[in-house]
Amino acid sequence: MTERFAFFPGCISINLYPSIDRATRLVMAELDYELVDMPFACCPPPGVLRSYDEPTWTTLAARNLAVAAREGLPVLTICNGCFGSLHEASARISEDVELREEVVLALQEAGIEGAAEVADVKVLPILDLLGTPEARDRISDRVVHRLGTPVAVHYGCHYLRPSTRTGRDVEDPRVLDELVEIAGFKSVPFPQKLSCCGAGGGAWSGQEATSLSILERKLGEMSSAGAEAVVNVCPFCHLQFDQGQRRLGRGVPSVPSVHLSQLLGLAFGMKDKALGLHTHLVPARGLAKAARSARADDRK
Ligand code: 9S8
Ligand code: 9S8
Ligand code: COM
Repeated sequence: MTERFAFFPGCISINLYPSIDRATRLVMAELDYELVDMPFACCPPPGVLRSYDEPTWTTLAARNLAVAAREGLPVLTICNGCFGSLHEASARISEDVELREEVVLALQEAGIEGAAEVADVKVLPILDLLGTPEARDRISDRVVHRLGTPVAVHYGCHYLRPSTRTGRDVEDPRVLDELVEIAGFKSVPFPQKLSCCGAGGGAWSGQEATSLSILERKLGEMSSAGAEAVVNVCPFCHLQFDQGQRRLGRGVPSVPSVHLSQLLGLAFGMKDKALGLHTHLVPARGLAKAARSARADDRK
């Protein structure tokens, strides 16, 4: 039976990078996972709203969980920030009876259905779904082009940390590297692989100089390692890599950014334009070219 998920695209993919939203839908359909659209709102971001007002952050996140609870579906996120907020809020609500009562009451007063079930909703980031043995098999069955392009992988903070909550190996995570390799690309090592992209926690809009200096260092390392693109699982990291590169200006090594869905789409033989690679500020021309010539070879 096709597995179904309440799809949580997040604000950035919908409003700034529809390429990521579209690529995810194409790739998930190809892998036989059904994405159900639901009336979700902003998660809201864990490193921003939560720093100002934790009860409001929890309640707004719980409202999204209540929406998913109506269909009894697990929530699938494609952004680390969305995962961070929904997963953390769900865990807190489950653990803390008093908090749960407050949140449920606030939701019920606002007339939101599903409030009583918010503690039962499971939140799954795309990397955890695609990292399961079954999904890895499905991916490898559908790969038609092994392009071999060297890429840098970026996990992003909220996928990994806090490890007490996520339970992940934050010193040497492997899942994204492995998926990239299953899809026929090469993951190159670089020193700052596990550090922040520089955008999170409000730095993107509030601390531009710091944010860009972190980015510049990472881009330099990726480029020296021979990466032709950086693969992310977070549209906010993607925004930093893509728009941040433009903010940094000329003279910075060009390392185009792609979301994991887009990379998988190329390996599955989908057209680079259908995956929206040309719509990024720093278009992934090298990857698009390699994918096009693989498709042209198929037609010979
Ligand atoms: S929703 Fe509103 S701003 Fe965002 S994309 Fe990810 S974090 Fe959640
Ligand atoms: S944005 Fe996405 S997950 Fe975060 S906080 Fe640090 S890294 Fe980039
Ligand atoms: C980063 C989200 S994905 S936030 O800026 O830390 O809230």
